[in-house]
Amino acid sequence: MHKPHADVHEDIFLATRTLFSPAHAKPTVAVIGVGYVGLPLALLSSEHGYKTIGYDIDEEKITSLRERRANYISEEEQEALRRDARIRFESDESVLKEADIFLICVPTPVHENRLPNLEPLRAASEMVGRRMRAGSLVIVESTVNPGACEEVSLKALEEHSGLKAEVDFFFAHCPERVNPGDTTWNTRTIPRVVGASGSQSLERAVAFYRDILEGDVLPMPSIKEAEAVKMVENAFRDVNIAFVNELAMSFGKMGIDIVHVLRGASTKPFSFLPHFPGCGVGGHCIPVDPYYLIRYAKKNGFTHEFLMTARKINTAMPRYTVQVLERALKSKKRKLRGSRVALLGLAYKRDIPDTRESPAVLIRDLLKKRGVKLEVFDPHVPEQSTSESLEAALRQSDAALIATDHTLFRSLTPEKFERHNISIVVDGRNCLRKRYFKNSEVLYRGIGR
Ligand code: SAJ
Repeated sequence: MHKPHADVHEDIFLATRTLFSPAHAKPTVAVIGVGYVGLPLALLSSEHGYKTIGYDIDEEKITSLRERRANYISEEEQEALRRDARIRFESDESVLKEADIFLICVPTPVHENRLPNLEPLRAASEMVGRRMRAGSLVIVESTVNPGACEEVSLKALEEHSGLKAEVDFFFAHCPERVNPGDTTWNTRTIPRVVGASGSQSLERAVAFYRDILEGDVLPMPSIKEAEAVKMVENAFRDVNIAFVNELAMSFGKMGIDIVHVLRGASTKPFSFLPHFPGCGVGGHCIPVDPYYLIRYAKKNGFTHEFLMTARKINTAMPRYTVQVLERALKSKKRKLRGSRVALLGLAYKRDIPDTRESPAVLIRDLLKKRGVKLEVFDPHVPEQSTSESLEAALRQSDAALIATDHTLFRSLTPEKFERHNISIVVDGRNCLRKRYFKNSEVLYRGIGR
Protein backbone atom coordinates (compact mmCIF):
# COMPACT_ATOMS: atom_id res chain seq x y z
CA MET A 1 0.00 0.00 0.00
CA HIS A 2 1.44 3.39 -0.96
CA LYS A 3 2.33 5.62 2.01
CA PRO A 4 0.65 9.06 1.96
CA HIS A 5 2.75 11.61 0.07
CA ALA A 6 4.00 13.49 3.10
CA ASP A 7 5.38 10.33 4.73
CA VAL A 8 7.19 9.39 1.51
CA HIS A 9 8.72 12.86 1.61
CA GLU A 10 9.82 12.32 5.23
CA ASP A 11 11.38 8.91 4.52
CA ILE A 12 13.32 10.43 1.68
CA PHE A 13 14.76 13.23 3.73
CA LEU A 14 16.00 10.61 6.20
CA ALA A 15 17.41 8.53 3.30
CA THR A 16 19.24 11.54 1.92
CA ARG A 17 21.14 11.79 5.20
CA THR A 18 21.96 8.07 5.46
CA LEU A 19 22.41 6.84 1.89
CA PHE A 20 24.92 9.45 0.82
CA SER A 21 26.31 10.72 4.10
CA PRO A 22 30.07 11.46 4.22
CA ALA A 23 30.59 8.31 6.30
CA HIS A 24 29.61 6.12 3.36
CA ALA A 25 31.93 5.96 0.33
CA LYS A 26 29.88 7.58 -2.38
CA PRO A 27 28.67 5.23 -5.13
CA THR A 28 30.07 5.21 -8.65
CA VAL A 29 27.81 6.84 -11.24
CA ALA A 30 27.66 5.90 -14.94
CA VAL A 31 25.86 8.32 -17.27
CA ILE A 32 24.73 6.48 -20.41
CA GLY A 33 24.68 9.04 -23.22
CA VAL A 34 26.77 12.19 -22.61
CA GLY A 35 24.93 14.63 -24.87
CA TYR A 36 23.40 17.96 -23.83
CA VAL A 37 21.36 16.13 -21.13
CA GLY A 38 23.84 13.54 -19.83
CA LEU A 39 27.06 15.56 -19.81
CA PRO A 40 25.89 18.32 -17.41
CA LEU A 41 24.54 15.59 -15.10
CA ALA A 42 27.86 13.71 -15.20
CA LEU A 43 29.71 16.93 -14.33
CA LEU A 44 27.41 17.61 -11.37
CA SER A 45 27.75 14.02 -10.16
CA SER A 46 31.54 14.28 -10.29
CA GLU A 47 31.48 17.74 -8.67
CA HIS A 48 29.60 16.20 -5.71
CA GLY A 49 32.21 13.55 -5.09
CA TYR A 50 30.84 10.58 -7.03
CA LYS A 51 33.32 8.58 -9.11
CA THR A 52 31.71 9.28 -12.49
CA ILE A 53 31.92 7.54 -15.86
CA GLY A 54 30.50 9.25 -18.95
CA TYR A 55 29.59 6.50 -21.43
CA ASP A 56 28.65 6.97 -25.09
CA ILE A 57 28.58 4.81 -28.24
CA ASP A 58 29.92 7.79 -30.23
CA GLU A 59 33.70 7.29 -30.15
CA GLU A 60 34.35 10.72 -31.66
CA LYS A 61 32.35 12.33 -28.86
CA ILE A 62 34.33 10.34 -26.25
CA THR A 63 37.62 11.42 -27.84
CA SER A 64 36.58 15.10 -27.73
CA LEU A 65 35.40 14.75 -24.13
CA ARG A 66 38.69 13.13 -23.09
CA GLU A 67 40.31 16.27 -24.56
CA ARG A 68 37.78 18.21 -22.43
CA ARG A 69 36.00 19.65 -25.51
CA ALA A 70 32.19 19.91 -25.88
CA ASN A 71 30.45 22.74 -27.79
CA TYR A 72 26.90 21.66 -26.92
CA ILE A 73 26.90 22.70 -23.27
CA SER A 74 26.97 26.14 -21.62
CA GLU A 75 30.18 28.13 -21.11
CA GLU A 76 29.93 27.44 -17.34
CA GLU A 77 29.60 23.69 -17.95
CA GLN A 78 32.48 23.76 -20.47
CA GLU A 79 34.63 25.41 -17.79
CA ALA A 80 33.60 22.65 -15.30
CA LEU A 81 34.57 20.04 -17.91
CA ARG A 82 38.00 21.60 -18.38
CA ARG A 83 38.51 21.77 -14.57
CA ASP A 84 37.36 18.21 -13.80
CA ALA A 85 40.30 15.79 -14.07
CA ARG A 86 38.46 12.95 -12.31
CA ILE A 87 35.54 12.21 -14.61
CA ARG A 88 36.19 9.36 -17.09
CA PHE A 89 34.77 9.10 -20.60
CA GLU A 90 34.41 5.62 -22.05
CA SER A 91 32.90 3.86 -25.06
CA ASP A 92 33.74 0.36 -23.81
CA GLU A 93 30.68 -1.01 -21.99
CA SER A 94 32.75 -3.39 -19.85
CA VAL A 95 33.66 -0.49 -17.54
CA LEU A 96 29.99 -0.20 -16.53
CA LYS A 97 30.35 -3.15 -14.18
CA GLU A 98 32.07 -0.69 -11.79
CA ALA A 99 28.93 1.46 -11.45
CA ASP A 100 26.31 1.56 -8.68
CA ILE A 101 24.03 4.25 -10.18
CA PHE A 102 23.13 4.39 -13.92
CA LEU A 103 21.57 7.50 -15.49
CA ILE A 104 20.16 6.65 -18.95
CA CYS A 105 20.15 9.86 -21.03
CA VAL A 106 19.84 8.55 -24.60
CA PRO A 107 17.77 10.24 -27.34
CA THR A 108 14.14 9.25 -27.98
CA PRO A 109 13.59 10.52 -31.55
CA VAL A 110 10.58 9.85 -33.77
CA HIS A 111 10.45 7.78 -36.94
CA GLU A 112 9.51 9.39 -40.29
CA ASN A 113 5.89 8.47 -39.51
CA ARG A 114 6.29 10.40 -36.25
CA LEU A 115 5.89 7.29 -34.11
CA PRO A 116 8.26 7.18 -31.13
CA ASN A 117 11.55 5.42 -31.71
CA LEU A 118 12.40 3.76 -28.38
CA GLU A 119 15.23 1.62 -29.82
CA PRO A 120 18.06 3.73 -28.33
CA LEU A 121 16.37 3.40 -24.90
CA ARG A 122 15.93 -0.36 -25.34
CA ALA A 123 19.54 -0.87 -26.45
CA ALA A 124 20.92 1.21 -23.56
CA SER A 125 18.72 -0.65 -21.05
CA GLU A 126 19.83 -4.05 -22.40
CA MET A 127 23.46 -2.97 -22.07
CA VAL A 128 22.98 -1.75 -18.48
CA GLY A 129 21.14 -4.99 -17.73
CA ARG A 130 24.14 -7.00 -18.97
CA ARG A 131 26.57 -5.05 -16.79
CA MET A 132 24.76 -3.95 -13.63
CA ARG A 133 25.19 -5.63 -10.25
CA ALA A 134 22.60 -6.34 -7.56
CA GLY A 135 21.84 -3.24 -5.50
CA SER A 136 22.23 -0.86 -8.47
CA LEU A 137 19.99 2.15 -8.99
CA VAL A 138 18.94 2.75 -12.62
CA ILE A 139 17.28 6.06 -13.55
CA VAL A 140 15.87 6.86 -17.01
CA GLU A 141 16.08 10.59 -17.90
CA SER A 142 15.10 10.23 -21.57
CA THR A 143 11.75 11.76 -22.53
CA VAL A 144 9.24 8.96 -23.09
CA ASN A 145 5.49 8.43 -23.28
CA PRO A 146 3.72 7.08 -20.20
CA GLY A 147 4.35 3.34 -19.94
CA ALA A 148 7.61 3.29 -21.90
CA CYS A 149 9.91 3.11 -18.85
CA GLU A 150 8.23 -0.04 -17.55
CA GLU A 151 7.33 -1.62 -20.92
CA VAL A 152 10.71 -1.01 -22.58
CA SER A 153 13.49 -0.10 -20.17
CA LEU A 154 12.52 -2.02 -17.00
CA LYS A 155 11.63 -5.10 -19.07
CA ALA A 156 15.06 -5.05 -20.78
CA LEU A 157 16.89 -4.48 -17.48
CA GLU A 158 15.24 -7.45 -15.76
CA GLU A 159 15.58 -9.76 -18.81
CA HIS A 160 19.29 -9.02 -19.32
CA SER A 161 20.30 -8.93 -15.67
CA GLY A 162 18.13 -11.71 -14.28
CA LEU A 163 17.47 -9.32 -11.37
CA LYS A 164 14.08 -8.08 -10.11
CA ALA A 165 13.26 -4.41 -9.61
CA GLU A 166 12.57 -3.27 -6.08
CA VAL A 167 14.07 -6.55 -4.82
CA ASP A 168 17.53 -6.88 -6.38
CA PHE A 169 17.93 -3.42 -7.91
CA PHE A 170 16.16 -0.04 -7.94
CA PHE A 171 14.46 1.68 -10.88
CA ALA A 172 13.19 5.23 -11.37
CA HIS A 173 12.33 7.87 -13.99
CA CYS A 174 13.31 11.54 -13.82
CA PRO A 175 12.30 13.25 -17.10
CA GLU A 176 15.00 15.62 -18.40
CA ARG A 177 14.16 19.31 -18.53
CA VAL A 178 17.22 20.78 -20.22
CA ASN A 179 16.40 23.95 -22.11
CA PRO A 180 19.13 24.57 -24.71
CA GLY A 181 20.38 28.16 -24.72
CA ASP A 182 18.59 29.08 -21.47
CA THR A 183 20.92 31.24 -19.38
CA THR A 184 18.66 31.21 -16.30
CA TRP A 185 17.62 27.59 -15.84
CA ASN A 186 20.17 24.78 -16.11
CA THR A 187 20.65 21.19 -14.97
CA ARG A 188 21.84 22.34 -11.53
CA THR A 189 18.86 24.60 -10.84
CA ILE A 190 15.85 23.22 -12.75
CA PRO A 191 13.28 21.60 -10.41
CA ARG A 192 12.69 17.90 -11.16
CA VAL A 193 10.05 15.18 -10.64
CA VAL A 194 10.88 11.55 -9.89
CA GLY A 195 8.70 8.44 -10.17
CA ALA A 196 9.91 4.95 -9.25
CA SER A 197 8.98 1.27 -9.27
CA GLY A 198 8.53 1.30 -5.50
CA SER A 199 9.26 3.25 -2.33
CA GLN A 200 12.84 1.98 -1.92
CA SER A 201 13.69 3.00 -5.50
CA LEU A 202 11.97 6.35 -5.00
CA GLU A 203 13.89 6.97 -1.78
CA ARG A 204 17.24 6.30 -3.43
CA ALA A 205 16.56 8.22 -6.62
CA VAL A 206 15.27 11.32 -4.82
CA ALA A 207 18.16 11.18 -2.34
CA PHE A 208 20.67 11.07 -5.24
CA TYR A 209 19.13 14.04 -7.05
CA ARG A 210 18.79 16.03 -3.86
CA ASP A 211 22.48 15.37 -3.30
CA ILE A 212 23.67 16.71 -6.68
CA LEU A 213 21.01 19.29 -7.67
CA GLU A 214 19.97 22.63 -6.18
CA GLY A 215 16.45 22.61 -7.64
CA ASP A 216 13.50 21.04 -5.81
CA VAL A 217 12.94 17.32 -6.41
CA LEU A 218 9.29 16.22 -6.22
CA PRO A 219 8.62 12.52 -5.54
CA MET A 220 5.73 11.33 -7.76
CA PRO A 221 3.32 8.51 -6.79
CA SER A 222 4.23 6.46 -9.88
CA ILE A 223 6.59 6.20 -12.87
CA LYS A 224 3.71 6.70 -15.33
CA GLU A 225 2.77 9.97 -13.68
CA ALA A 226 6.38 11.17 -13.85
CA GLU A 227 6.43 10.28 -17.57
CA ALA A 228 3.11 12.09 -18.04
CA VAL A 229 4.48 15.30 -16.43
CA LYS A 230 6.97 15.83 -19.26
CA MET A 231 4.39 15.00 -21.95
CA VAL A 232 1.97 17.49 -20.42
CA GLU A 233 4.60 20.24 -20.16
CA ASN A 234 5.51 20.00 -23.82
CA ALA A 235 2.01 19.39 -25.16
CA PHE A 236 0.93 22.47 -23.17
CA ARG A 237 3.52 24.51 -25.07
CA ASP A 238 2.57 23.03 -28.45
CA VAL A 239 -1.16 23.80 -28.05
CA ASN A 240 -0.44 27.33 -26.83
CA ILE A 241 1.78 27.99 -29.82
CA ALA A 242 -0.91 26.55 -32.12
CA PHE A 243 -3.44 28.88 -30.49
CA VAL A 244 -1.45 32.02 -31.35
CA ASN A 245 -0.55 30.65 -34.79
CA GLU A 246 -4.24 30.23 -35.57
CA LEU A 247 -4.94 33.73 -34.25
CA ALA A 248 -2.11 35.08 -36.45
CA MET A 249 -3.62 33.52 -39.59
CA SER A 250 -7.05 34.89 -38.66
CA PHE A 251 -5.83 38.38 -37.71
CA GLY A 252 -3.71 38.46 -40.87
CA LYS A 253 -6.99 38.59 -42.79
CA MET A 254 -8.49 41.27 -40.55
CA GLY A 255 -5.60 43.74 -40.56
CA ILE A 256 -5.13 43.20 -36.81
CA ASP A 257 -1.50 43.01 -35.64
CA ILE A 258 -1.20 39.90 -33.44
CA VAL A 259 2.01 41.19 -31.84
CA HIS A 260 0.23 44.31 -30.57
CA VAL A 261 -2.70 42.19 -29.32
CA LEU A 262 -0.40 39.77 -27.45
CA ARG A 263 1.52 42.67 -25.96
CA GLY A 264 -1.82 44.06 -24.76
CA ALA A 265 -3.05 40.71 -23.42
CA SER A 266 0.26 40.26 -21.56
CA THR A 267 -0.54 43.27 -19.38
CA LYS A 268 -3.05 41.01 -17.62
CA PRO A 269 -1.08 40.07 -14.48
CA PHE A 270 -2.78 36.69 -14.02
CA SER A 271 -4.16 33.77 -16.04
CA PHE A 272 -2.48 34.76 -19.31
CA LEU A 273 0.80 33.20 -20.51
CA PRO A 274 1.95 34.72 -23.84
CA HIS A 275 3.22 32.53 -26.65
CA PHE A 276 4.27 33.87 -30.01
CA PRO A 277 3.25 32.99 -33.60
CA GLY A 278 5.92 32.07 -36.11
CA CYS A 279 6.88 30.07 -39.17
CA GLY A 280 6.62 26.79 -37.26
CA VAL A 281 7.61 24.69 -34.24
CA GLY A 282 10.96 22.89 -34.29
CA GLY A 283 13.33 21.09 -31.94
CA HIS A 284 13.42 17.59 -30.55
CA CYS A 285 10.87 18.21 -27.77
CA ILE A 286 7.83 20.31 -28.59
CA PRO A 287 6.95 18.96 -32.06
CA VAL A 288 7.80 15.39 -30.97
CA ASP A 289 6.44 14.74 -27.49
CA PRO A 290 2.73 15.29 -28.30
CA TYR A 291 2.93 12.40 -30.81
CA TYR A 292 4.12 10.16 -27.96
CA LEU A 293 1.04 11.02 -25.93
CA ILE A 294 -1.33 10.81 -28.94
CA ARG A 295 -0.05 7.33 -29.84
CA TYR A 296 -0.07 5.95 -26.31
CA ALA A 297 -3.58 7.29 -25.63
CA LYS A 298 -4.77 5.73 -28.91
CA LYS A 299 -3.35 2.37 -27.77
CA ASN A 300 -5.49 2.82 -24.65
CA GLY A 301 -8.65 3.73 -26.53
CA PHE A 302 -8.59 7.54 -26.47
CA THR A 303 -8.16 9.98 -29.39
CA HIS A 304 -6.55 13.33 -28.60
CA GLU A 305 -8.48 15.52 -31.11
CA PHE A 306 -7.16 18.75 -29.56
CA LEU A 307 -3.48 17.70 -29.51
CA MET A 308 -3.77 16.45 -33.11
CA THR A 309 -5.37 19.71 -34.24
CA ALA A 310 -2.58 21.71 -32.58
CA ARG A 311 0.02 19.57 -34.37
CA LYS A 312 -1.82 20.11 -37.67
CA ILE A 313 -1.81 23.90 -37.22
CA ASN A 314 1.87 24.07 -36.22
CA THR A 315 3.09 21.76 -38.98
CA ALA A 316 1.21 23.92 -41.53
CA MET A 317 3.05 27.12 -40.55
CA PRO A 318 6.08 26.65 -42.87
CA ARG A 319 3.70 26.37 -45.86
CA TYR A 320 1.69 29.36 -44.59
CA THR A 321 4.91 31.40 -44.39
CA VAL A 322 5.78 30.55 -48.01
CA GLN A 323 2.25 31.68 -48.97
CA VAL A 324 2.88 35.03 -47.20
CA LEU A 325 5.99 35.44 -49.37
CA GLU A 326 4.09 34.40 -52.52
CA ARG A 327 1.33 36.95 -51.83
CA ALA A 328 3.89 39.70 -51.20
CA LEU A 329 5.65 38.92 -54.51
CA LYS A 330 2.28 38.82 -56.31
CA SER A 331 1.48 42.33 -55.01
CA LYS A 332 4.58 43.41 -56.96
CA LYS A 333 3.53 41.40 -60.03
CA ARG A 334 6.24 38.81 -59.35
CA LYS A 335 6.11 35.03 -58.97
CA LEU A 336 7.92 32.69 -56.60
CA ARG A 337 9.42 30.74 -59.50
CA GLY A 338 12.63 32.43 -60.59
CA SER A 339 12.67 34.91 -57.66
CA ARG A 340 15.94 35.32 -55.78
CA VAL A 341 15.27 34.91 -52.03
CA ALA A 342 17.68 35.16 -49.08
CA LEU A 343 16.56 32.58 -46.50
CA LEU A 344 17.92 33.84 -43.17
CA GLY A 345 18.14 31.09 -40.54
CA LEU A 346 18.02 27.28 -40.51
CA ALA A 347 18.16 26.55 -36.76
CA TYR A 348 14.86 25.83 -34.94
CA LYS A 349 15.55 28.42 -32.23
CA ARG A 350 17.49 31.64 -31.65
CA ASP A 351 21.31 31.60 -31.37
CA ILE A 352 21.79 27.82 -31.31
CA PRO A 353 23.11 25.52 -34.10
CA ASP A 354 20.36 22.84 -33.83
CA THR A 355 18.26 22.23 -36.99
CA ARG A 356 16.30 19.18 -35.76
CA GLU A 357 12.65 19.35 -36.92
CA SER A 358 13.39 22.97 -37.86
CA PRO A 359 10.59 24.76 -39.77
CA ALA A 360 13.31 26.78 -41.54
CA VAL A 361 14.59 23.59 -43.18
CA LEU A 362 11.04 22.79 -44.38
CA ILE A 363 10.68 26.32 -45.77
CA ARG A 364 14.00 25.93 -47.60
CA ASP A 365 12.79 22.68 -49.19
CA LEU A 366 9.38 24.19 -50.09
CA LEU A 367 11.04 27.22 -51.76
CA LYS A 368 13.43 24.99 -53.69
CA LYS A 369 10.49 22.89 -54.92
CA ARG A 370 8.74 26.10 -56.10
CA GLY A 371 11.75 27.07 -58.26
CA VAL A 372 13.05 29.89 -56.06
CA LYS A 373 16.73 30.85 -56.47
CA LEU A 374 17.83 30.51 -52.82
CA GLU A 375 20.67 32.10 -50.93
CA VAL A 376 20.73 30.45 -47.47
CA PHE A 377 22.60 31.95 -44.51
CA ASP A 378 22.63 30.89 -40.86
CA PRO A 379 25.63 32.09 -38.80
CA HIS A 380 25.15 29.14 -36.44
CA VAL A 381 24.77 26.53 -39.21
CA PRO A 382 27.57 27.42 -41.68
CA GLU A 383 27.79 23.88 -43.02
CA GLN A 384 24.26 24.09 -44.46
CA SER A 385 24.51 27.75 -45.59
CA THR A 386 25.05 28.52 -49.30
CA SER A 387 26.28 32.07 -48.57
CA GLU A 388 29.24 32.75 -46.34
CA SER A 389 27.82 35.98 -44.94
CA LEU A 390 24.60 37.92 -44.42
CA GLU A 391 25.81 40.56 -46.89
CA ALA A 392 26.54 37.93 -49.54
CA ALA A 393 23.06 36.40 -49.11
CA LEU A 394 21.31 39.80 -49.33
CA ARG A 395 23.46 41.03 -52.24
CA GLN A 396 22.29 38.15 -54.45
CA SER A 397 18.57 38.50 -53.61
CA ASP A 398 15.40 40.55 -54.31
CA ALA A 399 13.51 39.33 -51.22
CA ALA A 400 14.41 38.05 -47.74
CA LEU A 401 12.65 35.55 -45.47
CA ILE A 402 13.69 35.41 -41.80
CA ALA A 403 13.03 31.90 -40.49
CA THR A 404 15.09 32.05 -37.26
CA ASP A 405 15.30 35.09 -35.00
CA HIS A 406 19.06 34.93 -34.45
CA THR A 407 20.42 38.04 -32.70
CA LEU A 408 22.34 38.92 -35.90
CA PHE A 409 19.06 39.24 -37.84
CA ARG A 410 17.13 41.11 -35.18
CA SER A 411 19.13 44.28 -35.86
CA LEU A 412 18.35 44.36 -39.60
CA THR A 413 16.88 47.72 -40.74
CA PRO A 414 14.95 48.83 -43.84
CA GLU A 415 18.04 50.81 -44.90
CA LYS A 416 20.15 47.65 -44.84
CA PHE A 417 17.64 45.86 -47.06
CA GLU A 418 17.33 48.89 -49.40
CA ARG A 419 21.12 49.03 -49.80
CA HIS A 420 20.96 45.49 -51.20
CA ASN A 421 17.87 46.22 -53.37
CA ILE A 422 15.74 43.90 -51.26
CA SER A 423 12.12 45.03 -51.83
CA ILE A 424 10.25 42.38 -49.77
CA VAL A 425 10.93 41.09 -46.25
CA VAL A 426 8.91 38.22 -44.72
CA ASP A 427 9.61 38.10 -40.99
CA GLY A 428 8.84 34.50 -39.99
CA ARG A 429 9.57 35.23 -36.32
CA ASN A 430 8.07 38.74 -36.08
CA CYS A 431 11.48 39.77 -34.78
CA LEU A 432 11.86 43.11 -36.65
CA ARG A 433 10.12 46.41 -35.83
CA LYS A 434 7.31 46.63 -38.40
CA ARG A 435 6.81 50.37 -37.90
CA TYR A 436 10.37 51.11 -39.13
CA PHE A 437 9.30 49.82 -42.56
CA LYS A 438 6.28 52.18 -42.87
CA ASN A 439 8.07 54.91 -44.85
CA SER A 440 10.56 52.65 -46.61
CA GLU A 441 10.55 51.12 -50.10
CA VAL A 442 10.65 47.67 -48.50
CA LEU A 443 7.34 45.75 -48.23
CA TYR A 444 7.28 44.14 -44.75
CA ARG A 445 5.10 41.11 -43.93
CA GLY A 446 5.12 39.27 -40.61
CA ILE A 447 3.16 36.28 -39.31
CA GLY A 448 -0.18 37.78 -38.32
CA ARG A 449 1.02 41.31 -38.93
N1 SAJ B 1 8.07 28.61 -30.59
C1 SAJ B 1 7.05 29.38 -31.15
N2 SAJ B 1 6.34 30.19 -30.35
C2 SAJ B 1 6.58 30.27 -29.00
C3 SAJ B 1 7.60 29.47 -28.45
C4 SAJ B 1 8.34 28.65 -29.26
O1 SAJ B 1 6.82 29.33 -32.36
O2 SAJ B 1 5.90 31.05 -28.33
C5 SAJ B 1 8.84 27.71 -31.45
C6 SAJ B 1 10.33 27.98 -31.44
O3 SAJ B 1 10.67 28.90 -32.44
C7 SAJ B 1 10.90 26.60 -31.72
C8 SAJ B 1 9.90 25.65 -31.08
O4 SAJ B 1 8.69 26.39 -30.94
O5 SAJ B 1 10.96 26.35 -33.11
C9 SAJ B 1 10.34 25.11 -29.73
O6 SAJ B 1 10.73 26.22 -28.99
P1 SAJ B 1 11.00 26.10 -27.38
O7 SAJ B 1 11.26 27.46 -26.88
O8 SAJ B 1 9.92 25.32 -26.77
O9 SAJ B 1 12.39 25.36 -27.32
P2 SAJ B 1 12.79 23.88 -27.04
O10 SAJ B 1 12.36 22.97 -28.12
O11 SAJ B 1 14.24 23.95 -26.73
O12 SAJ B 1 11.94 23.49 -25.76
C10 SAJ B 1 12.56 23.40 -24.52
C11 SAJ B 1 11.74 22.36 -23.79
N3 SAJ B 1 12.49 21.90 -22.65
C12 SAJ B 1 12.43 20.58 -22.37
O13 SAJ B 1 11.78 19.79 -23.01
C13 SAJ B 1 13.20 20.15 -21.20
C14 SAJ B 1 10.42 22.92 -23.35
O14 SAJ B 1 9.84 22.04 -22.36
C15 SAJ B 1 10.54 24.28 -22.73
O15 SAJ B 1 9.23 24.77 -22.44
C16 SAJ B 1 11.21 25.21 -23.72
O16 SAJ B 1 12.54 24.68 -23.93
C17 SAJ B 1 11.30 26.63 -23.17
O17 SAJ B 1 10.43 26.97 -22.35
O18 SAJ B 1 12.17 27.35 -23.63
